Amino acid sequence: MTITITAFEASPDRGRGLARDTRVRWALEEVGQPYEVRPVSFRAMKEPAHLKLHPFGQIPTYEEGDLALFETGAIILHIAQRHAGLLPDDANARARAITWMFSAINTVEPPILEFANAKILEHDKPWAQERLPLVANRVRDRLKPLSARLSDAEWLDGAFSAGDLMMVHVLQRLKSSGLLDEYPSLAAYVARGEARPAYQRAFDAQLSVYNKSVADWVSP
Ligand code: GTB
Repeated sequence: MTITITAFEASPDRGRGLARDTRVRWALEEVGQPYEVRPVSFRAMKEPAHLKLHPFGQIPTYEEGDLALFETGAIILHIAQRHAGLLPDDANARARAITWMFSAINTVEPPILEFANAKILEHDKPWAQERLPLVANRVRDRLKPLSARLSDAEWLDGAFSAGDLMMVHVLQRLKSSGLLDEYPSLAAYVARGEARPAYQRAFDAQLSVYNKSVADWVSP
């Protein structure tokens, strides 16, 4: 059955792979499932056809036959449970890998998003300069124990899993801030994730959507 995901028609990150379709593409590449992409504009995301797929009017969505999903946590868990390559066979190890997925999106990602919003959306507010260090410290409160747990291991719990995929993609959002480099083991962990051939294919595919949107814009 054909898998179709949605992605930004013109990602605001200019194809740096930070939009969340990249993590879904990466998961599909890891398990060797082909997929199609339907790029959507910001306006189309808020129209009824897309809202039927995603109640909050966001990307990515995932369609496979009569199944339609939103939320990258649910989408990647669905992919990982149906195809070999992202979750261990052993039941306990599998439960631990899923725990890391939840930990990435529930515990590590929220302060990172708060930090990104403080820098991008709130930088011109009178209180922004006072607030930013507080928000940065909330990110450090997550990075420090994560770095201690990872220590010099290659991945979070044995072999690479959906937990690592999610955690690496969440941490990538910090790359340009300098915060990640305060924790060399985490910076190296992200680099290891990015070096995976499946990640490279996912990255190149999302970049080509962005490059096409620029080309169409320059010469329609
Ligand atoms: N919890 C949802 C999930 O995990 O699927 C969150 C989905 C989400 O935030 N989608 C964003 C979206 O559709 C795109 S990925 N935003 C449009 C809207 O809400 O109207 C978030 C994102 C956007 C831009 C960058 N960037 O430019 O660096 C990075 C990440």
